[in-house]
Amino acid sequence: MTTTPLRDRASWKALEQHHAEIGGRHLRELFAEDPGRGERMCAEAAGLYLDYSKNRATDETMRLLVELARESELERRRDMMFRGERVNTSERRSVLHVALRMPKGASLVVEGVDVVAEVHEVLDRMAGFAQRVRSGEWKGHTGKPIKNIVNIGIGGSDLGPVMAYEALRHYSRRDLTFRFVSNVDSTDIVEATRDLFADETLFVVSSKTFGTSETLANAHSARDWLVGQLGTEEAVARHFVAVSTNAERVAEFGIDTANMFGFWDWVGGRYSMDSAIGLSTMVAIGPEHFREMLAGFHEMDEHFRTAPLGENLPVLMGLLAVWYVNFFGVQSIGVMPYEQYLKRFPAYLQQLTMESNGKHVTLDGEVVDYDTGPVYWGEPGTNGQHSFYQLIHQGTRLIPVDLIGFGASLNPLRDHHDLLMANVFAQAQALAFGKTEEEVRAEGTDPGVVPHRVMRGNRPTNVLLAQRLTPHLLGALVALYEHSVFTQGTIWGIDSFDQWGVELGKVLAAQITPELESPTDPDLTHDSSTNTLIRHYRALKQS
Ligand code: G6Q
Repeated sequence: MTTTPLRDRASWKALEQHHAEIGGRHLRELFAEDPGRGERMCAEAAGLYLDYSKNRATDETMRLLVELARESELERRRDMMFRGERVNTSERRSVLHVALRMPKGASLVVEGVDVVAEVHEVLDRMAGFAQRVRSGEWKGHTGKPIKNIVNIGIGGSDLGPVMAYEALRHYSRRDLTFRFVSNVDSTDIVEATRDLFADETLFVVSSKTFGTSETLANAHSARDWLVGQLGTEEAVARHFVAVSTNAERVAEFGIDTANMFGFWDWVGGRYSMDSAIGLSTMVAIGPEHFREMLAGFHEMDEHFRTAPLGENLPVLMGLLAVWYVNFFGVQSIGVMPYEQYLKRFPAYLQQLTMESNGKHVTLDGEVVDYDTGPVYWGEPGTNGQHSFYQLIHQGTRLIPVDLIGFGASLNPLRDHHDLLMANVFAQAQALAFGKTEEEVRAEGTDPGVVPHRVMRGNRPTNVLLAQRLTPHLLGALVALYEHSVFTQGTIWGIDSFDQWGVELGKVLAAQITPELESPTDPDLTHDSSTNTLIRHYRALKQS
């Protein structure tokens, strides 16, 4: 890794200087001085067109940012990841989600094992199983075909599957019902199963470790529900399959490991939707569409691996995020898909971006002296325009926004799609250029109201356009953000692939659970707030 601390790098210092010069400039001026930037500041890959011209950046900014990427050894670290080196240093693991989508016949040997061959072995088994469920050949305990598939998992074992199912619903089997249970709140599983018949329901228990308490609690309750309806433990075998790396625990739970689909420790939870964790996705859309999705991921991987940095979509988006976070003090980035099927995409991205880059020490364990991962959030357009966009337009914070739109709807109706897309372009335009005081006055506005109607503009956007939402495109879109996250994490010198921050809460919850369950008053030794809250809860519980 690079030895020069981030803020001492020559390109960083040049960017500081450059920011002092152009940071205050308005997009109105940048466009007036350089009318060609809308045609020039764009890039395209794997079916995605990126317009980044409405960013508070010039060609010189982009040149310096690319220089920062070079000086931060982005290319070397990217190549290390693709070779299977252990770039997840704090967990001493390789990071090889890119191997999950390498084509059949390709080979990547890591520590003596051809991981691509292993990936395709699992994909073929998944395809065989998905076909059996889809064709009705896989029968439940009473001989009925499966009609309902319930994925039980949390975090990376839930957000990818649910997002992909919603995103690709158009391609899914409409005679099958898909549900996703993640929360340990019993309402989640109760509501997910209340209208289902157990003899036609299949549970896919998805857990890399098979040790996650929420998932195990839900899996046990699902088993109780099933056995309660079907009257025998023997029914479990035909109604439960597992996706995991831990065969021993799967067997302990009572799932036949012949019905287990594996993956590897080099697949991080939030990077696993295209591994066996995507089993529910494959049952929903079929193996062919699943393979198309993998091909989309792979096309973006190849673009990231080979395209020059200045034309590389994930690199450009990652660098622009760094530019705003570290030089403009930006705290959050919005991602607004103008596509109803992508309604869970922002939630998925929250985990991908924030669990990856929410770190405050470098790979060497030094506390950083600069900001790292921003908050990512969003909602589908146009809904957000009628709620929180006000703050983006006229609030006091700078929030760069990614707007995602498509050339065609999968459900065309009257002129809905043009109405939808007009809003994408209008929002980007309004955010960038706003409305000046003179313009507001010229409309004959009451002088007292003028300041309220002024839109200062200069709010940056990226606009991503694609032809239509296909499995291939979804794969490319997810890979785009994955590699943008990697680009940011590399500049910041952090480990984007561990998640130690989620551990402490889990440990404390395990300590507190017996104190809540104890029939007699427990001896509480926490801080006074936690002790009082526990006592209060115990009283509420009994009242
Ligand atoms: C993701 C995280 C985390 C993980 C869940 C579920 O990168 O590691 O969200 O996916 O905690 O873990 P299991 O799959 O092991 O149940």
